[in-house]
Amino acid sequence: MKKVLFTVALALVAVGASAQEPEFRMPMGGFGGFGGGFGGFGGGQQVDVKFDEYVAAPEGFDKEREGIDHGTVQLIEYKSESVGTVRKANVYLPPKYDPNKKYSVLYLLHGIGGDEWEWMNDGGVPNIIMDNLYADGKVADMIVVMPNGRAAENDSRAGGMASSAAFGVFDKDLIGSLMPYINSHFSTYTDKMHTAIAGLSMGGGQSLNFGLANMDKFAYVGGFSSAPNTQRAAQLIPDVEKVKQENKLLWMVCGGADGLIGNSTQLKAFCDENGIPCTLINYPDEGHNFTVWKYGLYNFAQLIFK
Ligand code: FER
Repeated sequence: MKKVLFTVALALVAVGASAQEPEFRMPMGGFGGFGGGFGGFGGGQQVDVKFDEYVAAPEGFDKEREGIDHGTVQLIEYKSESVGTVRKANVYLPPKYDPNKKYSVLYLLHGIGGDEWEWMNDGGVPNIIMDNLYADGKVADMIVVMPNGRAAENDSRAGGMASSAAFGVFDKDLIGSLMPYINSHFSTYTDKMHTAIAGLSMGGGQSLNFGLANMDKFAYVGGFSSAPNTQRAAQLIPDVEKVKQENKLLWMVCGGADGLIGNSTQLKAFCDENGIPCTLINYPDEGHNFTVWKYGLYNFAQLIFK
């Protein structure tokens, strides 16, 4: 039954009727069910690509460690010009955050069933992953901003597929209101070389779409298990030379058993054909879940701002 409902919802999205359709409730906490069952669906034609090497994250990378310094997470509120409401985001400040220093900023986006709490509350443990990376000296100084990527008056996570359109216009809120808020309330570098965007599923699609369309704002772009909102490669990259020059990192991961993998392989194939540096790691046997997304954050965070 779940599968039937889901397929209907996908079809509605495909004909562009999403904004008008009755609410479709997503199961909380991700879609373990994608694994295999939706082979190729939503991701377009499956494309064969050469995946980059999978290297397992070390044991304990996502476990709270004693005897190290911990960062803090605070919920901020900002006025959104494009939505016309006050919106929320969680901000991770690293251990010993010091307003006299300057920090890079990673915008970390959620999926269709989530909101500004998804990474924190649904098993992403971004604060723990980042604390451990800091303790080991593996990351540059950065703060991590986890917004609500559903740019609509009602930005509740219950919106499901019907909120696809709101995900599509989040760039206006992000660039127009959230980034200025973050840069004026925290001690940040504001240039593209110190700003990254990454996300899971719908947030992965948003990161690829918005990151590559705004290379003057984001030099580092990450898509974890990117959803069908991911634009096709030729649309994402209308100017091959420009991406080669202006993008510093285009990095993706997806579960090998995630039926959405085609969204990532189509981009990887285009990049390979056109000589654009691009990573796509196939996480062995995993579906659409936080095992893959935690791995994504762990690796992506180490590659940015360096
Ligand atoms: C779809 C399948 C999955 C889709 C979105 C998703 C917009 C998103 C999944 C997620 O964010 O976890 O067809 O269409």
